[in-house]
This record gives sequence, structure tokens and C-alpha cells, in this order.
Amino acid sequence: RQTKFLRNYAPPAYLIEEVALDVHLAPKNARIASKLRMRPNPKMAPGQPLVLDGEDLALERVALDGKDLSPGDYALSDGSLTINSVPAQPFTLEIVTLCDPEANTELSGLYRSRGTYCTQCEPEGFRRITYFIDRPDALAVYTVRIEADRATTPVLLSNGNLIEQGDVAGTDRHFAVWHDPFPKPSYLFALVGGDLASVHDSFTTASGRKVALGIYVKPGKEDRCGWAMESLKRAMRWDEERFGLEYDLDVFNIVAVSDFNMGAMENKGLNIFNDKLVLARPDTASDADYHSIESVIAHEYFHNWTGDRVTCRDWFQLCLKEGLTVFRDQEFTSDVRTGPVERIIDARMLKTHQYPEDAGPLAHPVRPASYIEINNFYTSTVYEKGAEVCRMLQTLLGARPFRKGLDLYFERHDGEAATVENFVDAMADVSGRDLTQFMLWYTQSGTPELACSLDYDPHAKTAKLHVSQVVPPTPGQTSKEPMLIPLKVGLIGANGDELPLKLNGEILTDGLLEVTDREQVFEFHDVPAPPTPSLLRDFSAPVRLTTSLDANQIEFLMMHDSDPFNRWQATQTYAGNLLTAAAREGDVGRATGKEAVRLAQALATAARDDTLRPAYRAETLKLPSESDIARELARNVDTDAVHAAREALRAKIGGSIGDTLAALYDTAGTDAPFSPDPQSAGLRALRLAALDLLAATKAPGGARRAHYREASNMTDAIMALSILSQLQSPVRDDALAHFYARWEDEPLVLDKWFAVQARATRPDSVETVRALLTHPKFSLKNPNRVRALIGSFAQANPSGFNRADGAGYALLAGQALEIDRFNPHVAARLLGAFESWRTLEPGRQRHAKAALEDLAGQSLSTDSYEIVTKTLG
Ligand code: BAL
Ligand code: ZN
Repeated sequence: RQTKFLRNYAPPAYLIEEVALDVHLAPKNARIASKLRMRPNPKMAPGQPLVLDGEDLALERVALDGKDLSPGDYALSDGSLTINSVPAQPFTLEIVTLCDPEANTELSGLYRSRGTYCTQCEPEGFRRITYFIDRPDALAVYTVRIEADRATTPVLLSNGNLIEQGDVAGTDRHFAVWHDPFPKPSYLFALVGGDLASVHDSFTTASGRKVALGIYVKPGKEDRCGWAMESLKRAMRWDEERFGLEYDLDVFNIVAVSDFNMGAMENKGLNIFNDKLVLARPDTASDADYHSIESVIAHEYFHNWTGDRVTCRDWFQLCLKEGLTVFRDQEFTSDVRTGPVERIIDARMLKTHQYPEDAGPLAHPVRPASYIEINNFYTSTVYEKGAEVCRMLQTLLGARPFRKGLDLYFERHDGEAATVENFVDAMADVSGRDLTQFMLWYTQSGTPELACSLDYDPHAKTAKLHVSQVVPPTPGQTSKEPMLIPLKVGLIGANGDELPLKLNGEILTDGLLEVTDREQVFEFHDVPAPPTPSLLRDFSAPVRLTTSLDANQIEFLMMHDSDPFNRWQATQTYAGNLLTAAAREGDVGRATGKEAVRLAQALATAARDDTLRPAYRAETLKLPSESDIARELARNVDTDAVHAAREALRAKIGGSIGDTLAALYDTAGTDAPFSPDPQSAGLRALRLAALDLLAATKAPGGARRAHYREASNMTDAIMALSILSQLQSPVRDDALAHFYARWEDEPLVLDKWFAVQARATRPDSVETVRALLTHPKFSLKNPNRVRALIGSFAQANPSGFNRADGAGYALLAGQALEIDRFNPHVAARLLGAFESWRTLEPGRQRHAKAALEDLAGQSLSTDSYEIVTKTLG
């Protein structure tokens, strides 16, 4: 269990220029013959041993320049093959290995599930296919011949373009040869073999290249590929228009598989997807699924440039491709949907997942300086905070210079493995800015805390904005430097008008302030009357903002802020203040007084406002989640008190503005036929947000309005089912039984059935989940099912998971331990649910700590060991 450090980076001693793989697929013993054209790296000291990574492989043959090596010429260890003496000139290395795809339950490397062979090589899976220099800065050109049984495995795919295919004479086998002309690291290698159906389309790039597009799925699922294909074509066009980036091969294939550790994988020219993020039909997929499919299809496609054409030098630079690509997919989704709504969704996601990570024992910088197991660093910090860092660069530089910076980055590093410094240098060079301080966003962990207050001087007609920043200590980083924080602001007059921002004799047209010091004052001039400040507009930086605004000012912003993000944020802040007070004091009355009625009235006004998009109005109706409240409380959290406070406020609002909510639920978009487009989805979201509040009331019209049986699409059905599943009533049991009977043979839909029950906040939710673990349709081996049941329980049922007697922790720990024996990646991710245990009240802390200590005493994979020991701290 070695810790790897960024500071110890050294280039590889040998380079691989060309790879020829000959892969003979067989369920139990796949045979992989590789022929590598190699040479010593001229930048490194000569004469070093050649060390190749390898894991779970049976070695059959090693030959150097055509001559077989004997075991005395090399050393085999657990994780490597070392050849002590290789030529100082270019040489050819041939290696033949065997692996067992069916026994590969880690789902890393080459595996076979449900009859389909597929690969997952990021980050270090290629070494489970053949011995190799399995690191991202070893780029090579690949030619891959795949051979398999023709009847059971008719489809053979790999990266790049298909150059040859045919039958193996005199046998029942066939082959295909794929060539990828673009040098790539091994983590982007992919191979698929199976009995798959496909749908095809084409896309002509701006410069006229006709690209054949294919989506491969299990036979019978072809009718669920339309949305993914449309999303792909939208993404391809958008990347040309927005960033001038065209696709570069003749083929772009996507394969959907049912057993996959990740969401999807950006292998060059052959993206492999978790089928959850491809397959959609109105009766099987919800609007949330359509949204995810669109954005992940785009994300993986965008990696073709940010990740594949320019890759990462080492895994410490993971944010270079992931943060940037998330930023790009967010921009895409924002353009093809409702921009402000997407900003809200992204900010909420960051606050829900990344802020707790940044505040807990697993905190790490966007570019980590060390790791034990890189699989544990595919985190919200690397991805979502990494995306915010790119967004801040765009905000600080402006959209055009940012685009120029990106152009320069591609010009300089196309075909290379790059670093964060390379990216930021390109931005600095095009803008002429010194971005040294900005680099702290990549190296300092923790969410900066920004405190703002405004002083108005009626005589001088000035408004002074006092800003102070603190970056809290995090594991391994006790003292921090002040950051460069883009702070977008506005001043709003009493009548709701925006006031001009006069600062240092100039008008600040974009409202952008740059905070650079621990304490700073910005003095605005010619301010005619006391304004209300609107701060951190458009969520211009991933910080925690505290202000001196009182409830009246926040209410004013709920009504008048012209910045849609902040107008929404004002509602959240107002509700959040009520909820945290109620939860902290264990007094639901704090959440149901006259301020709650004022909030309800403001929500009703927004919900009825036809000038606002329905999707935006829906977001406004959603109260802060239980995890939002727990995060704001930060210590001594009693999850039952949090739940009680939120339920009380929901019921109060549902009761206070029931007529408005009922009118919205009964009318908004009900007569239109189903379409997954953003406008239609927005109308459904508004209806369902209204239903959610109505259902909280104990009145007869409450939960019974959830008309599960009348639902004509999955969005309505799953919302109704999730409301009914909270009840203690035969209505719940009937609905769940009906759903099961209808969908028991559709794995992705059945996942929803498991998830809905795991999320339902009921006193017996631990017992419900335990019972479902023994359900015949449950399997620990399928990551989607595990995430649906155990993951939903641990991540989306705060009061069930954190039950005061510790039963939820014991459940998670026991299941994760079992999974850890065969799939460490999935187990370690589940264990991330313990990350906020120190914020809980003492009783729950004791139980969580005991569960973690018990785990720490077990024999764990490296993945889980790192999470458990760091979480214990
Ligand atoms: N590279 C792993 C999957 C993704 O983030 O695209
Ligand atoms: Zn990605």
C-alpha cells in the first residue's frame, strides 16, 4: 500500500511507438499476443531495466527482437514483469499472456458479462490485459486484431477505423482488424465482442468528413437508442460551433453494457457506456435519465479532444481532462437547455457532493499531490470543482480569450500528455495575465469561506463592500494562502432597479470583482440610496458565502434580483435559515411560523410567474435537501431533527399555498403528448415540484394526488411511486407490487424500484433494505443494482442511513466488505458515504466510528483501505 506523490514524477525510461495486439477471445482463457515497437527514452538515463506493469496474467512467452527469453532473463512479480537488459537501440518486444474474462469480477481490464466481452482500462486496467507501460504518458499507435467465435460473438469492435475483417478459414471463428492512427495511452484502449444489435446514423463534420455513427446494444433494445444518437449529433455540432473542434476518425461507436463500474468511458472512437446512460424510452426512462444521457453522451464525446487528443501526463493531472470536460458538457447542456436552470443544477450538485468532501477527511485538492489508489480520486472535487475552476478562468479572462487559450493549448499539446501548468500557461499567454495566484485553486483543498458586508454612507453616497476570505484547514494542509476569487455582484435599488457600479472612477459593466486578499474593501460611488447587494451572482466561484443580509433583504432578493441564480439562491437561503434553526434547536415550530408563510407566498408568486421558464419555477419550489441542511449545520447533526424540520416546512408550504400548487399540478402541460425535450420536461418538473409540496400535507388531497396508475410516462410514474413509497399504507404496497409486476424483466427500470424503496424515509428503511438484499432479483455483482439499493440508501436516505442505533452504518459496512472481496472499486465508492461522520451528534458518531474501526480491522482491498483509514483520520 504505497503512497504515490506528484513530486516524484519521472518520465518513462522506455517509449512504445507501435502496438500490434492479436486478441483471441474465449470466455475462460483469452489469449493476447502483443508486439511492441519500443525504444529507450532519450530524455532518460540509458541502460535501465525495462519494467512493465501486469496484473492477474498468465505469461506464456516473452521474446526480444524475435528471440524467446528464458525465465532467467526476466523477473515476474505481483504487479510487474522486469527485463533487466534490453538494447540501447529500438527493439521489438513480443509478449503472449492469458487472462480469464469470466472470472474478472473487478470489471477492470478485459471481462465478460452476460455473454459480452468488454474492457475498462482507465485508470490501470490495461495491465490486466497484457504487460505494458500502463501510464498515461506512454502514447502509442495501436493496431488490434480480434478473433472470436462467429456464432456467439458476431460483433468485434476496437478503437479507430476498421481496416479488415473476415472468417478464419477452416474454423468457426472470425476476425476484425482495427487501426487507430492517433497515438494514445493504454487507458484509452477498448475492445468489445458480443452478440449485439446496432443502430446507425451519420454526421458530416464542418470540413466535410462523413462519420459513421453506431450504437451497439443487446438485441431488443434498439428502440431505446434514439435519444442517445440525437444527443451525440447535437454534441458533435456544438463542439464545432463553440470550440471549433471537429471529430477526426471515420467511425464513432458507442457500446452499452449492463455491468460497468463507471458511468461511461471515452475510449478513442469506441465509447463504452453503462447502459443506464444510453437506453431511453418514455415509458422506461425519466426526464432525469434523458438529461443524464444527453450530458454524459456529450461529455464522453467532448473527451475526444480534452482527454484523447491531449491527454494527461500522469494521474495527478486527472482534472486536466475531467474538470475541463465537465465544464464543456455543462456549457453544452446550458446552451441546449435553460442556462440558469442548469447553473442551479450544477451548483446544487457541487454543494451536495463536493462541499462535504472538501470539508471532510477525504478532502484533496483539484489536483491531488498524493494518492494510494487512483481509482479513489474520480471524485466530485476533481470533476465538479475542477469544472468550476475552468469556469472561473473563463469568467476572469472573458469567453473569447478563454477560447483563444484553449486553441493555443491544443496547438501546443495536440498528441501529447499535458499538465495543468500547460493548460494555465496557455490561458496566461493569451491574456497576458499572471495566473500564479489562480494556481492555488488546483493545489489548495477546502472550500473558501467568503464573508461580505455592505456599509452605506448616506452623506458620501458610497457603498463599501467589505470582503474577507478564509480557506479552512484540511487534512495535510493546515495553513492556506488567499485565493483569487471572481466575485460577481450587483447593487439593487429600493424599486428593484439595478444601480450602476461605479468603482475607482469607472463603471463596472460586468459586475466582476476580483478578490485577492484576506481582507478587501470595494467602494462604490454615486449610490443614491441604500442598496441591497446581490453577491456571488451566477455562482461565480465555488465558495461558501456568508452575508450580513437580514430576512427582509433576502426576501427582497427573492422578488427582485435580476440575476436568476441569485434569485433562486435567495429562496434557498431564506428556507435554509428556517430549517437550520429548527433542526439545530429540535423545534419544528421554528420552520412553520410567519416567516414560513411569507416564504410560501413568495414561492406561490414565483410558481405562477409566466415570464419565468417552468423548469426554473420548478427549481424555485424545491426546498433545500436534508443534506443541504446538514451541511449548513456542519456539527452536532441529528438527522431525525433535520428530517422533521424539512417535513414540517414542506407541509406548511403545501397547506398555505395548496390552491396554487393544485392548479399547477392539475393544468401545467397535462394535455401534451410525451416528448423528452427540455420545454416539455420543464412543465413536468413544475407539476411534480407542486405535487411534492402538496403531498407533504396530511390533508386528503396530499399524497393521494400521486396518481401512480394514471401515469403515462416514467417521469410521472416514478415521482408518484416515490411519494407513495413513503406511506405506511396498502396504497404503497399495491403501487410497488404493480410496478414490480410490470418491470421485473427490465433491469434498468427495476433498479428504480429498488432505489425508490431504499430512499423512502420510513422508520423501517434499514429493514426494508435488508429484506431487498435477499430479493431474487438483487445481485451484489451488478454495480447498477448495488448502487440502486445500497448506494441510494447510503447517499439519499440520510435519516435511514444515519439511524440513531447505528443499524444503517452496520448495513453499509457489511455489504461493502462483501463487495470488496470481488469488486474493490464499487466497494470503496460505497464507503464514501461515511465521509461526514464527524459532523454528526455524538451518539451517531460513536456508531459510525465503530463501524469504520471494525472495517479497518478486516482484510481490505487497497481501494477500501485508503477510504476507511483516511475517513477515520
Ligand atoms: N474517464 C472516465 C469516465 C469519464 O469521466 O468520462
Ligand atoms: Zn470524463
